[in-house]
Amino acid sequence: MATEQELQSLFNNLDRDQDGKVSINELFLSPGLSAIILSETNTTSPQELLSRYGLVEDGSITFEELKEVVEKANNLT
Ligand SMILES: [Ca+2]
Repeated sequence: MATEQELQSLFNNLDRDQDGKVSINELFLSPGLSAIILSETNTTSPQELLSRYGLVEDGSITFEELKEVVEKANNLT
């Protein structure tokens, strides 16, 4: 379970180039942080996270999208 603030701070740490999107490469660069995201979204790999939620086209996820996904997984407190 995470709060929106915790998610935001996780997201900012993952977004290394600070373009407002977390790409699949950025997920792979921070396995520890990715593991938290994956557990909050009930997925097991960055590929699954992106494919399950139809985000494969641009290969990245915005904070709004991430928040939606975590809400769908019922993990946002
Ligand atoms: Ca980025």
